[in-house]
Amino acid sequence: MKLIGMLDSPFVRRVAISMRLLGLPFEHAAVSVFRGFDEFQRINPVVKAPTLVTNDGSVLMDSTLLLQYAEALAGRSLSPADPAALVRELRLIGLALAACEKTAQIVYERGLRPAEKQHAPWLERVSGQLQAAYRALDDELAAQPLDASEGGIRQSGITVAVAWRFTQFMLPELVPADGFPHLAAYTATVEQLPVFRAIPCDDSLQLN
Ligand SMILES: N[C@@H](CCC(=O)N[C@@H](CS)C(=O)NCC(=O)O)C(=O)O
Repeated sequence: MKLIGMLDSPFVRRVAISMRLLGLPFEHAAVSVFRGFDEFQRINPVVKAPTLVTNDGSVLMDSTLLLQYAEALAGRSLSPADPAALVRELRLIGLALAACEKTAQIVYERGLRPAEKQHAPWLERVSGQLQAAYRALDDELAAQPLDASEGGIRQSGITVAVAWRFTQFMLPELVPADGFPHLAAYTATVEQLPVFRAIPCDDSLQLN
């Protein structure tokens, strides 16, 4: 299997970390959807990161769908089966994915659109949505801590930590860490786990 995409994408990183925790071997190709557009297009004409090329040559996209396939291959899940635990798990993952999406929208608006064409009300709206997602996540973690161990971390923990790290990397001024102490502390702990260190938020270290 081959996972395509840069690890500064939280969507790529959550899949890479999860596949490693599930014990699934894969190759990683750090191809950028921007700088490597043509190369990416040859693999997946839709140019979405992450893309997974399966062993039979199928081309899959969307991190949540890739994880669904990975868990089927591994024969186990990184999420709980019990409905009451699952509902919290899914709420946390949904909030974290919304935060990733809102961060990316702001990065794209600022980075791709000429300054005179940037739409301040849109940036304000998306920034508010981003802050609302992280506020809700911080409250959730304050109410009930998440497992931060390599053996016990769930998909919610992986996605929350990856999301927070991504936004801190890209837009630290919009969500100052001291305003979200539970998220900051949880992510700081999780980023020290061997699997997170092996798959960092940039591509300075290559996956094997
Ligand atoms: N919902 C998707 C979001 C993936 C996504 O938006 N990835 C970005 C990279 S961070 C991308 O492919 N951007 C290029 C584009 O959409 O044209 C997922 O979970 O995989």
